[in-house]
Amino acid sequence: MAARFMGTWKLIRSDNFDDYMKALGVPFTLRTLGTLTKPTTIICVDGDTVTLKTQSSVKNTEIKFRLGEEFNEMTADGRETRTTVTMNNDKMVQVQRWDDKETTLVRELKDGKLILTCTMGDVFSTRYYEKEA
Ligand code: DKA
Repeated sequence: MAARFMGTWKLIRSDNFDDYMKALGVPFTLRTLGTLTKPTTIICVDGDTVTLKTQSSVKNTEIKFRLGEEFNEMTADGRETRTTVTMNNDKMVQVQRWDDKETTLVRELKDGKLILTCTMGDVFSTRYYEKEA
């Protein structure tokens, strides 16, 4: 299931991302850069092991994890989270927990695009990625 997400994905549209970053507590300067940058996400899947790289002018990040197993993540905005990624109804669901807070990043495939919905409390942002390779 997760193998369907494999590929190189380029951000083509982003809705409400500044509000989502505000809800996370990201400072103004980094939010400005975060709004402007169009990251590339590279997803590789080998059985239950997933590598997810995000490359942008703000920061490059890489996480490698087994589906369903909690791991430590350092996010682009510097949060140190305990993260779990699971597959749920063809969606890749990433839950990040830190300081008694929680955010969810759901990736799904629709019409050949990868749609990322980032939720923090009642604030959400939808980001659309197109396949490059
Ligand atoms: C993405 O991969 C967005 C992931 C959320 C990052 C939150 C903080 C970013 C601060 C620059 O498209």
